[in-house]
Amino acid sequence: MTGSFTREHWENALAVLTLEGRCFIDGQYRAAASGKTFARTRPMDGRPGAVLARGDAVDIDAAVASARKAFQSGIWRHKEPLEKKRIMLAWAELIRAHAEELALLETIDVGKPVLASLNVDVRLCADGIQYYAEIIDKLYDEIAPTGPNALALVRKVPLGVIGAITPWNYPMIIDAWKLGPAIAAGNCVVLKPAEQSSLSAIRLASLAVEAGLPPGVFNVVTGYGEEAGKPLALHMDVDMIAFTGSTEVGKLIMGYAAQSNIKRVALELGGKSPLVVFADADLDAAASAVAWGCFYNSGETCHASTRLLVERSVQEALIEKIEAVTRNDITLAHPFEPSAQIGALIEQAHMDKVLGLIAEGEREGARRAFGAEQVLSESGGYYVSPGVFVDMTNDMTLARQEIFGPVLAAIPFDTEEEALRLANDTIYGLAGAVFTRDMDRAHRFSESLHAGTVWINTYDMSNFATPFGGFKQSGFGRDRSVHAIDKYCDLKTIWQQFG
Ligand code: TXE
Repeated sequence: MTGSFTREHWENALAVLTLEGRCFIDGQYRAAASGKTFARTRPMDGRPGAVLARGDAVDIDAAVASARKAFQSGIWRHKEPLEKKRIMLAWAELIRAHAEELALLETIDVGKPVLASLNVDVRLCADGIQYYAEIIDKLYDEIAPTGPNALALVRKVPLGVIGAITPWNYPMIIDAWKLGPAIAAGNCVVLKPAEQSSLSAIRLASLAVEAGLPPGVFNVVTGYGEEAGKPLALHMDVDMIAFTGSTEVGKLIMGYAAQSNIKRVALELGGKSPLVVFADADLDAAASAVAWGCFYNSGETCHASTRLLVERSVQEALIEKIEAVTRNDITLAHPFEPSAQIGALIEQAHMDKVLGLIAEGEREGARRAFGAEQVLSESGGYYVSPGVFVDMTNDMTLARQEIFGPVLAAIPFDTEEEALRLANDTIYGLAGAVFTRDMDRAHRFSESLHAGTVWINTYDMSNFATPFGGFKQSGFGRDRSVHAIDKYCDLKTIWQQFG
């Protein structure tokens, strides 16, 4: 969709948009019990954004109590599967019906191009809710093999109250990855969105109630990580935390679970994903995959292809092609411009961090091929151009740290063994890719790469049928696919003896 979506169209829509910043608890908007709020700055122009409820432990208690009450009452989990499915499908349709509004909310918060919000984020959010709605009346339990005088049922039962803590890079998509399977499985949820990007979550919750989801099944508490996220993760009446965010906070979440009630934990954390290009590869396809894989969403993507491992003989040719794709196709512009392919970074502090890492990389001797500079926009805001550093070694800062900005580290290699060693030489294991025309090598390499997803001759292809998540310090537990349902369920054995 681009059609009539001019910059003016979005400016006009923004002028009449209500930014609802209260929590959503027990089916209603609620200010924080303390009455406190906090204000956001819009990444696209540095102007004032939404004012949000500054939720804390008291609001978390209220939301968890509401979720627990809804769970215990059976108002959701004991509904006929077909009825639950209808409600979730209606929710997906309402998301689609409010696509423009949701896209605008997402862009105001995150600074990504509004057409990306519309055509990717909102669409995938609705598709995700629909995918799990459609599973609801197709889930079967099991009967275990026993002797003739017994019946052993193996039931899949919902866990109860799920705490979801989500980040700011793809708020609606990641919310749907948690909400879809958790709610489809019969649980009730308290979502703590990132403090940078809460608007779409609040609207998703009100649309859920409009679709018929009973009050209390899906609650949102806005606020900071330490003030609202921590009490949620420490809560004695929360059965599981589903978290996406930094590895650093993921470690804290595991600690909170251990300190409180041994709640279950699922973690989707950072990455430093390798994209390996052998000399026999289709270099045009590889260049396009590298550029889009690393620079889409301004590099604020956990599985971004931030480490390019390239066979030395083709490094120069490949970098030239990557530069051409970046300059010709990946337009950096104000997020309301129809031409924008990438927009602003999330906030000033994050831009400073990205620029700081670039400066550190240069001090260590990283050689800039192009880009990776702050771009001063006429509108203000936090913009950094996509850029590449070449002739790097894998021990340099830019090759090791998750930058979460549009910065690619290119590292040359000479043999397949060296490429594999470098690819796996990271604390992360979220994703990776290999480009070669030799299919034996492609599969040998894919098997040996320690990553939750490996692409061959492509990057970032996925659908809801494929699980997503990491190995090593990229976390554990999978979002997407039917397997995600298992995460939000426990197995219960019911043994009946006859005669
Ligand atoms: O993440 P945080 P930040 C990486 C990326 C980025 C860096 C920092 O490298 O530059 O992390 O981003 C909540 N108890 N990723 O600081 O802090 C917080 O409020 C409970 C990769 O934004 O991990 C938010 O809702 N919750 C990642 C969520 O955790 C706490 C996406 C994520 O915030 C908390 C985002 C606490 N003590 C960042 N502290 C990915 N995997 O895609 C914070 N939070």
